Amino acid sequence: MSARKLHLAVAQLGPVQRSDTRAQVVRRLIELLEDAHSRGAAWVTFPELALTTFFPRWSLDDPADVQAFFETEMPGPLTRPLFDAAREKGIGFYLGYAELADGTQYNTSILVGRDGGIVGKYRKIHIPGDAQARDGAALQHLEKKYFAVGDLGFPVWQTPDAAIGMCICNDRRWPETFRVMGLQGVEVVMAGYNTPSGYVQWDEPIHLRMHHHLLSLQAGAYQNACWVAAAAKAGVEEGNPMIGGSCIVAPTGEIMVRAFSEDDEVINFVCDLSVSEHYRANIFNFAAHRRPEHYGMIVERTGARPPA
Ligand code: CDV
Repeated sequence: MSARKLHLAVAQLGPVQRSDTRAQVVRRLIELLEDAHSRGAAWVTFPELALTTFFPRWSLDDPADVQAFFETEMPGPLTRPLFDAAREKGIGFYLGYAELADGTQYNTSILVGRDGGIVGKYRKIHIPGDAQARDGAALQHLEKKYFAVGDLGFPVWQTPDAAIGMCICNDRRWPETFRVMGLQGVEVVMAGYNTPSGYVQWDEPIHLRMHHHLLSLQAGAYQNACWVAAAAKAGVEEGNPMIGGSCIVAPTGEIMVRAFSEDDEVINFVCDLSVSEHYRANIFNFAAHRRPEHYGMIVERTGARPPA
C-alpha cells in the first residue's frame, strides 16, 4: 500500500448570535479558511447552519423572521467572498446553511471544490426534534417545523483528491448514513453539527452528549473504512450551550485530532487515505462478507416491532 496523503482541516465555529450579520459570520469563516490554508490543508469542513444562530431553538411564526435565516442562492452576494477566498487559496470546503428552494426549506450542506465551484449538495435526511413547540418546555428543538426531509439521498462525489460524502448533525447517529456512503466507496465523510448540551425530548447526563457524538463518528469511520471530518458550532449561543468536540477520525476509529475550545478554532491532520485499503480488503471487504439477503428489514421497516 502506498500512502495517499490528503490534508484535512475542520473549522469549528464559536457561537453565532441572532444579531450577528451574515457579513460578520462570513468574515469569521474566511479567517478560519485562511488559517486552514496556512497550515497546508486542502479541504476544510465548516458546521451545520454555519451562517446563522441555531434558530430551531425558537418557535417563530412570522414568515419574515423565519426567512431571514434562509439562503435563496448560493453563493449569494454576502457569501461570495468565501467562495472567492477558497478559489484564491485553492482550498475546498463543506458549508452548512438553511436553504429555501422553490418554496421548500431544507437543512443543507454544499461541497465546494478547490476551484471555488460547487461540486455537490446534500439535504439533511434525519431531521430531529418537533414540528410544534412543546408547551411550557424550557428548551425547544423545532427542526421538523422548519425543514423538509432531504430529497437528494447520500451521494458521494469523486473529487480529484478523494471520494467525499456529506451528512449533517443528527445523520451521524444513524449507521445507515455511513453505510450508504460506504457502499459508494466514500473515503472522507464531512459533517457539520449543532448539538445542544441539553435536549428537549429526554433528560440525559450531560457527559453523554459528547460520548454519543464521538461514539457515532468513530463507529461510522471504522465500519466503513473512511475518514470523518466533523465541525461543531459550539459554545453559548443566545444563552444556550452547545458541545464542541470537532474532530478528525481515522478509518481505524481513532480520533486523530480534536478541538480544545468551544470557540472559533481550526484543527488539521494529514490523512493517509490508503489506510482504508487494509480494512476494505479484509475485515470490511463488503463484497466478500456482507449478507444483504438478511438485511431486508432495514429498508422495509421504519419503527421496531416486537417479535410475533
Ligand atoms: N442539529 C441536530 O441535528 N442536533 C441533534 C440533537 C437535537 C440531538 C443532534 O443529533 O446532535
